[in-house]
Amino acid sequence: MIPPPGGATKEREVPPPVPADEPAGRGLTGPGSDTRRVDAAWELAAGDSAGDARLAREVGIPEFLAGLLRRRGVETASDARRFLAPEEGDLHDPRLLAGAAEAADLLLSTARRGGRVVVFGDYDVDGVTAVAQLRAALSRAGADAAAFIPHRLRDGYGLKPDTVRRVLAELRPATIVTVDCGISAVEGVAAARAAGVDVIVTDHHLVPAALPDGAVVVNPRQPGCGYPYKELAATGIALKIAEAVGLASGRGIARASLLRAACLGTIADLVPLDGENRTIAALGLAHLARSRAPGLRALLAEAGISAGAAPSAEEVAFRIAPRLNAAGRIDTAMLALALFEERDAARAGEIARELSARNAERQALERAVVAEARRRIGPAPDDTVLIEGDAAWHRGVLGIAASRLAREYHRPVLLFGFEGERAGGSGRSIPGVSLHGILQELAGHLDEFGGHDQAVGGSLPLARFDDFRRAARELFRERVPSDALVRRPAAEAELPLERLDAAVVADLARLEPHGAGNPRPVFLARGVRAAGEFTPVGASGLRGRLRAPAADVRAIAWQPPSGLAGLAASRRPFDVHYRVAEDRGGWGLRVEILEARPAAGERRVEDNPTGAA
Ligand SMILES: [Mn+2]
Repeated sequence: MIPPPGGATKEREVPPPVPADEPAGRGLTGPGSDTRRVDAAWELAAGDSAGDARLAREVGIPEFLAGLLRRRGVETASDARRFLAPEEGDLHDPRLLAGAAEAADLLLSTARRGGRVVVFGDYDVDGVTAVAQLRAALSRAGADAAAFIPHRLRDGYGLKPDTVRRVLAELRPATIVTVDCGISAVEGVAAARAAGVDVIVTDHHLVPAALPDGAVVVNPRQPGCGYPYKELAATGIALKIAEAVGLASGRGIARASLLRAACLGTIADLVPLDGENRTIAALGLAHLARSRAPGLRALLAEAGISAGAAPSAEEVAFRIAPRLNAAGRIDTAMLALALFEERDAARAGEIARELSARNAERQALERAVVAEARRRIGPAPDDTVLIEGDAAWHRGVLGIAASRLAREYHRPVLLFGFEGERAGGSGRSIPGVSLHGILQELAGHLDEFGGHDQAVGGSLPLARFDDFRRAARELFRERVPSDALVRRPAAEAELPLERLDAAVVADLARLEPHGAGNPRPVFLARGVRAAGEFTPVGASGLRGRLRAPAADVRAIAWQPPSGLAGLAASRRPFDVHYRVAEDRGGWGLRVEILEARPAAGERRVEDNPTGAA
């Protein structure tokens, strides 16, 4: 048995005891008070079984798998091959990325002149892994390459003029190359250029109308860039620049090593895991099993991944990325970078343990922010956007707390920390609501503002906070259609429990790695029954067994739908939405219940307000 990791991770529960050992009637109270949900949509979207059959025949896979692929945008046999069996040949040529060759030439000419290159990054996993790759590639090519990652609390995000002046004074660069920032840094770039320093901006954030002047810009989203895939994370772009440097210098570093770093940043940054991102994630995860780098080995061990095993994308998202991110949330992300660069196993182990300690500290700070924000917002808010701020809130956890609250309340959330005269904050949105797009209309209120569709950061004078909040509430009420605030979880397909044999489970595993853009599929099973009682697990979960004709499977519900406990106790048939859970603990097949309702023939009219049959 692997020792439990430092952080609380929901996957690490103990194997379920025999139900009869549990005292009766405990914990049958349904969801915790922090769980808000609306009715699930029980009607399945009409499929196209002829299309599924055609793809299944062409690729030689079962029809249900073809249907799942087609719902993920895979239509042709060659797309299906790329999706099911990603290989290195699927990676695009780095020279297709506009500016990449020019950037590589500039970096190498700086190196030849004996000038120093500063890789200027960001404090999250995407930024740190991008710095690690580029610095390694530049060092291999013979450059004097230094790393600089802004301090989240002291410097703030990105290439600000003050931060640039600090870098110029402390590191004396000839060339600055940014990763994961810089695309809106008109003034920061100007400050560097005024000091005679060359600047390369590599970024994946949305491209503003005015690009920084006098910089080589690499961003697949910029107009005129013909790169075939637009959704790379910063770490994916860094992989491309690192390869371009290797091609131009004739001294590249192993692609496996680049992919290990890039897969972590790609999964952590929540970019869609489709196209080239899926290739990077799938290949990188496989290479992680064979890493010899002491830092990566120590980090994986600290996260509870067995030696020699490839972590899943979910393990990266829930156990590995939070540890790397914790460094920059609590203090400096240079600690996370040091882990990638450490060559001594004992020291790497110390850094990994320190990251776990910071992650535990992060969790405590986050819980405090979430609890206070929840208390102020109340159980059923009227506002379309939730905006709160506090002087006691730690800036480093606002984004992660906002993301938790956005999921919970199913509406966009902005949280601010007040410091002196300023309010600095982070926002997270829900699918279908472009937080970035709507807030852009309020750019006049904000001094700093940037991000993605779903995630933004910004700041404003504290004196204007109330005005901003009033204006934002009004604008969001106009812009966000009310049905966007209704959560209607839906299943992709019907899959009776008795179909869950080893072959089907193996087919489903071919859809991994799961993540943004490729969620673990949700299935509908009708007329299941509980075998015995459901008993509490974890903070508010329930577990038990589900029985259907010719099936008996272990089931767990981390956030039990209301009524599950009652349905289980009733011994009457019910329908469930479920996922096939990852089998990481060696417990075999388990399903995760997401929704439940009485089966057809068991429902009264009021049980079925959607009118679904
Ligand atoms: Mn990023």
